[in-house]
Amino acid sequence: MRPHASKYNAQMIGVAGHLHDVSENVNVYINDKVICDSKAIYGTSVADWDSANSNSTSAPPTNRYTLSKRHEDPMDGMPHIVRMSFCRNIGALKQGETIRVDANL
Ligand SMILES: [Cu+2]
Repeated sequence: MRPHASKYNAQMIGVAGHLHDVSENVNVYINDKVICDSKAIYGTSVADWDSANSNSTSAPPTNRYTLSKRHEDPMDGMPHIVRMSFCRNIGALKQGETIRVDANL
């Protein structure tokens, strides 16, 4: 992704990536410095998915569903992403600073 210059002075409260199976992580950068390494967490069952998403401290409630929404069938015995790790309280993003993301597949 091309760097995007922030139009605002802001506080970044939380960041997490969104990946599909076989992916490893999403890095989020401010001015080319990694400020969040959001990792894909894999499981092999509905129970893994439920336990990975039952912890209310893993992400703010309003984001839990969309960040962890199940895309693949967890019943086929193969590992699937059940959650993305979440970065909190990142701090200031100043107007003009650039933000970008990349991913490792
Ligand atoms: Cu998706």
